[in-house]
Amino acid sequence: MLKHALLAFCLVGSTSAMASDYLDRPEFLAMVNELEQAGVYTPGELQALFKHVKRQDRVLELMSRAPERRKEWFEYRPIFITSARVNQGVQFWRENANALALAESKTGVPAEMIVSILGVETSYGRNKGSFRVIDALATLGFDHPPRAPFFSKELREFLILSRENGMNPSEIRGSYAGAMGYPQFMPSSWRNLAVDFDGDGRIDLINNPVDAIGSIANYFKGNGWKPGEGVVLAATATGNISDDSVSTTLNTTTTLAAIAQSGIQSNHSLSPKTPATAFRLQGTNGSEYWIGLHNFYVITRYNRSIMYAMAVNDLANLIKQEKQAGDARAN
Ligand SMILES: [Ca+2]
Repeated sequence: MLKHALLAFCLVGSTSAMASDYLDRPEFLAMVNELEQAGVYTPGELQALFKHVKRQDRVLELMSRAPERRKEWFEYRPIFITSARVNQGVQFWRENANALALAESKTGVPAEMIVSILGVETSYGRNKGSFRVIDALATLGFDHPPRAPFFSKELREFLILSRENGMNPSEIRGSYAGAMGYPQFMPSSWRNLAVDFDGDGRIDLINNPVDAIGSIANYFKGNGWKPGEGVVLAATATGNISDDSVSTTLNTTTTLAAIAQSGIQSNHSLSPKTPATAFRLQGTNGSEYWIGLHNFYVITRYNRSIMYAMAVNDLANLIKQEKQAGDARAN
């Protein structure tokens, strides 16, 4: 009996070790090959590294319930728009005023937009995520078939980034999706669009808010931010608006003229040909109509969600107002 129990224990033990171990997986072996061919890692280095990589069921659980997909706007907004987040945003702005002003002058991305992204993503660096990035990306890249191509590519990018940037890939922590540092950049975004904004010779988004500021501005610029243009227009609906007239996608596939024709009106002085998208949200007082412009679309390149972009824009405006009020009181 004892013997059987021990045997059962050993079997369970070895099964779970196998399940959490990627060393024999064909996907892992393909990656090892690729990174060896590219001259980035030797197979021995990757095997040593992945000996300690574990599948994280919590990551799979979190991936299957992102808040944007479940909540309505009246529930989503208060998660991100709080007086603490506004006040901390003003404080962050004051502490990093020079870097923010420089980023704005170089890219045309408003300081409040950069601050707001940092607020929504990590509460200005207070919550950068506690998952080992290598575990999170391996779990999603190897054990989450719907998004495996995306995350296995990000895993490769993460390994290359670690090597390029002299970081230990076993130590870096981030979100359950492998987003890192103050701005929660994915590895490919870090490699493509992050910048060394304080000029110390390395890009550090984990501990350096100045590099994070410059990198967010550069990310927005790289995704086509148009300086001086608006983000959204508040709108009102006349008559019954058919579901076809409101979008659930993020692209500005229609024009202000076509939107007005469908009964969604807004006060503005923009050209009727301006590319735009209309959408409906469930606010505290029922349906709200909004018109997203090109820069709204650019914000969604950070996170592909209408409510995310709305929250970022609202928080940016509130932080700016609060900062201006503070400046006025000080004078
Ligand atoms: Ca730097």
